[in-house]
Amino acid sequence: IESTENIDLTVCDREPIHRLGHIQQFGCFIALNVDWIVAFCSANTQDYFNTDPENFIGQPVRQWLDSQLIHDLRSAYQSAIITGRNERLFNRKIDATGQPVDISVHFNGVYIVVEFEQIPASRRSEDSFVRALISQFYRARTAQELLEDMAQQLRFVTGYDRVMIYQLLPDQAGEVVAEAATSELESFLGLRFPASDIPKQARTMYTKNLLRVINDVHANPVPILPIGEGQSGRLDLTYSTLRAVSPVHIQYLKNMGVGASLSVSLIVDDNLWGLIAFHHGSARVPSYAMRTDLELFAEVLALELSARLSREREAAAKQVRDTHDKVISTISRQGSLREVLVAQLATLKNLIRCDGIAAVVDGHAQGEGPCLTGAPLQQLLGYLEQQDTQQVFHTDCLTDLLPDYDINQHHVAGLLAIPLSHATTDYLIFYRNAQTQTVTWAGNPDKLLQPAAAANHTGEATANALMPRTSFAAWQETYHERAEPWASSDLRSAESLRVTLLELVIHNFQERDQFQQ
Ligand code: BLA
Repeated sequence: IESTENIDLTVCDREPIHRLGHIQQFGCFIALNVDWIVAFCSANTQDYFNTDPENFIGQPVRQWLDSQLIHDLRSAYQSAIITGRNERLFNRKIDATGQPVDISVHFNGVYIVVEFEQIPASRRSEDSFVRALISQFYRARTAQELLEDMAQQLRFVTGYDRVMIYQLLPDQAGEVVAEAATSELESFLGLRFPASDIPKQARTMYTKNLLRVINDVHANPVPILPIGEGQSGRLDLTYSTLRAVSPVHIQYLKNMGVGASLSVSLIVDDNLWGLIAFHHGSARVPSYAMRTDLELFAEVLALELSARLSREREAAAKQVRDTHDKVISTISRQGSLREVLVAQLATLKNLIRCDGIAAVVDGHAQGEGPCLTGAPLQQLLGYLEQQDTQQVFHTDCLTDLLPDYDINQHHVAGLLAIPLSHATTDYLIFYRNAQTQTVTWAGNPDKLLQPAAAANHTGEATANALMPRTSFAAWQETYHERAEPWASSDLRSAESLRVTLLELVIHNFQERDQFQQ
């Protein structure tokens, strides 16, 4: 695996990917000022309007379009201002050339942007797949099953080689949680990638414009004219359907052996929950109508996902309450605090997702699964002694607390400690192993993809790093000492468990006090 040390990942976050001044070559771009005079156009107007850009810019666009289309474009533009999105006109014709096109219209804050895509003569009319797919939702019992089913179905209806559901985690790293792919491809299922693989400004853009297609990583992007100081490079292309993609990301795809990609945002509760990501070995661009369907489908899927996730959260919360009840009902009949907790460890372990659990009473631990013992445990207790005993303590990086701690020897990387009394000697502790232990490459680890020669201005080191294997290695580098972060639902469960256990402890001591008197 190539070295990933000398990449400045903050550079990625600063690239102005919405102002690259280029489009992809599968369409024609024009930006009109409010008089419907052409202010900017892509260099390929000849193909669509039979006119060179120099004779196009500065002219009223109605010279090339019939009055009905102009009328429809105006009303599409009016709606686009209200919806803040692209409005679409399918199966239209450019009057001047007879060219059949699909058209997208939006307002970018300064200009009216109209984008044209040729309709190939060979294209058959497609039936919408949206209804058929939605009608399959009921088959899936869980959110996870839903995503797996839909990845399969989407591959079937779109014909891409690989379809992945890529979920963004709380720290913006991502995981491939479902996948459907041709059998020749190495699986990416279960793999995690660092946040920097989809830089921040890209994630922000993906919450506004929900779909992007990269039709051919080997095609040259088409410049938008005029080029020059303060010219097309200043155009905001956030909502453009043809926007040329960052050369850094193109290199990433090339290194992966991907010829074309498409991704659609899954927005849950106003946040970018993840992407449906499509890969194809060769150039590919689905029709604008199909992309429109995919966008709609992704919105419906996100709603279904949201509903299911919240139901599953509720069910998990109920399980926590039931476990509480179970613990309470059995606990009072038993002896010392240590005995009580130890007898319940297996049940308690189900409350919060963890690898190990331990009851520490008077500084002595008894546990199940991977737990700290010996010197690291004593160091941890020394640390916890200085913390607030009224609060649950948690960390996903134990080496931050204990500088001498050797992760390679003990594996435990994160913990959540519930203080059981005001004494600083009694805790219930949940442990998590380092994340990289639970995530490994599928397939043959020796079958490294060869990095392509650095073919752009970003430099060789970056090009080498830009592929899933090195990217995954970079993620491992960062995460080999980190556990999966404790989710807010984990912390809520822990807090209610703390209150329950505290009551029991007080109760227990009172009873014992009475007994002793
Ligand atoms: C965009 N990066 C993306 C996108 C994906 C990924 C899905 C959305 C664009 C698309 O649909 O292709 C990441 N793709 C992945 C991952 C897998 C995958 C993780 O298939 C795993 C299987 N990328 C880097 C680094 C930089 C970078 C280091 O790895 C920055 C220097 C940049 N990625 C980058 C940029 C975009 C991007 C700039 C935005 C592309 C655009 O929309 O213009």
